[in-house]
Amino acid sequence: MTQTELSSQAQAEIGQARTLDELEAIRLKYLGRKGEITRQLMGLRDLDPSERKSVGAALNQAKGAIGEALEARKRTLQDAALDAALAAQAVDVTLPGRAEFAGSLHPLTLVRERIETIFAGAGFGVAEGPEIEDDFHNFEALNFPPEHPARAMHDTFWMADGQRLLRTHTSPVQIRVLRQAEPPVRIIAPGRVYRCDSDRTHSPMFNQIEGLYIDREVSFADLRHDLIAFLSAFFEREVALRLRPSYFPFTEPSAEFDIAFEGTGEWMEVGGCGMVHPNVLRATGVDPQAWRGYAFGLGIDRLAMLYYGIDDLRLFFDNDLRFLRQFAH
Ligand code: 2NM
Repeated sequence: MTQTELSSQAQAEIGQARTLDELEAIRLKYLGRKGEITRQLMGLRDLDPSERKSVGAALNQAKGAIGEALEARKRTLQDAALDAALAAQAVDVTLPGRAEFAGSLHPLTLVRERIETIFAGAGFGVAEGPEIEDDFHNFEALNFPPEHPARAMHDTFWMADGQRLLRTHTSPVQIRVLRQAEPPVRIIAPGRVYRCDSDRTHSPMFNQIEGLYIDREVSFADLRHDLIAFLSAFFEREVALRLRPSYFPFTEPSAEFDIAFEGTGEWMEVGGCGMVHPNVLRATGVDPQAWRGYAFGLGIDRLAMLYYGIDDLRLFFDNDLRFLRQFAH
């Protein structure tokens, strides 16, 4: 094979090389220590001097041409490898971002804050107290005498010591406030309360808001007016209120109340209310001759179900994110 043929054969192989490894094998085959060109260069000394010069020149030319072809192919393969690596790592900056869910307030929290805001506008402060109470604050000061049958209406969770209990309403908060503050008093007391019953519509833990307004001149008409004003503000529409005579030990007279939305004719019970019993005022050091008051209690869970159109109370306590995320905004 002539040096020219050798050169073209090598260059054809170089053009076919797919990888740098293949290319290196070709370099060794021609230019390596045991390569064809190297071998022929070593053989020059055996040639006749008349041939040596021209053959040597042809070999050197072939060696140079093969070397250049190897370099050129190497650059091409390296460029292709770099392009492929860059393409593989490419970031499409035009893709929409992946949204992180930031968390949101629980619907019962949203409703409680809404109620607090409306009553704040009418001058009511927010009061809180312990969820573990004693007989005095939960019952006795609220005019439940010992052995009184009304105690049985509250299915109470008692602690093992028989002294402490989980509050069955937030009224003990009002007792604590009245024993400390001088009237007039305008507060609402939101919080968790506990009763030992559980079915489709009752949870052993639920959320209540109670309101208390003590002043020199407070009437049942004020109570009725304020409830209607609150409920209309809460539901952002005209709400009809129905008061039904009822009994609570801590109020006299007492009533339960229902609401109906315009045009539906369907009454839904939402709470109880009444004029604070003189015995409750006396038990907290307030003179019933000088002061009177109204009080009411509302179920937050109940209002939230009506507000959001939710038909199953348990959704509020399951903490299923698919439910909770619908209240994010
Ligand atoms: C209700 C219904 C009627 C109430 C009474 C008092 C207190 F402490 F002032 F006596 N707080 N809350 C009350 C009255 C609660 O819940 C259905």
